[in-house]
Amino acid sequence: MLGTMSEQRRRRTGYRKLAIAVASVAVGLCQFARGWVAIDLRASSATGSAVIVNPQEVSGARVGDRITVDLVAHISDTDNDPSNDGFISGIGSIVSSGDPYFNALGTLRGSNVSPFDGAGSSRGLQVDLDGDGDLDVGGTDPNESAHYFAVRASTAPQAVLGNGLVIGTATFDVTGVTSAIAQTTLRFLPRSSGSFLWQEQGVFKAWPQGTGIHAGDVYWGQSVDVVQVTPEPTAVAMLGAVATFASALRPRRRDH
Ligand SMILES: [Ca+2]
Ligand SMILES: [Ca+2]
Repeated sequence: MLGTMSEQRRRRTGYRKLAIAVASVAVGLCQFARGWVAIDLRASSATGSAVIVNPQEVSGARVGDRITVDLVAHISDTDNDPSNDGFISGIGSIVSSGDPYFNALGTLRGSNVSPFDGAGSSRGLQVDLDGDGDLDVGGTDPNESAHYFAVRASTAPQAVLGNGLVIGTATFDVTGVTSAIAQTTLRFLPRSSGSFLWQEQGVFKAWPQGTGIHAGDVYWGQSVDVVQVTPEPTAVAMLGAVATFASALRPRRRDH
């Protein structure tokens, strides 16, 4: 039922007021929502005896195994619409860190991937950033940008649209352990001075804030735990003995 002319006019006025109120709230949110980007590490493949339990955990790694991880840019996406989000550039270090007494050591190496391999991208230097004797990727002097792992979209200053974008990869070659059971955590650490540039809800965001660009926040994302178990020689002998014993008990197939 449409109602009288005056009723319709009253209803339209009400709708307009409601629309203005909604728009005001939306504008308010746009002004104050900083938005964020987090760089996750996710295990994508493993060689040898290493097994990917889930993207955040690899178990059974031995010396000589290689674990490959993706660096994934995850954006806040406050409107639940990934088509208006995107990534442009970021910089930081990739480190493996563990308890000195239960540490799984390994060599990290970064790689740039298309389309985040534009001018200014860098695979970073291989240096021991945490002093545990193995090689990480990145730098300690924020002024030496070339030392860090850096990505920049080949479409910059336009963002590569999408959320959960793979912006780089890294490999971790297991080289040793400090204990029979050892573990290390691989993670991306944003450079302390920035700089990151991305798009969220169609708006450019930067950390630290750029001229004429909205400020956003950058977080460590999810890490990857690599667990290594090296059986002690006595344990290996025990396992062998158990296997022999089990084999002796196994029913034999009778040959015809
Ligand atoms: Ca969005
Ligand atoms: Ca190290």
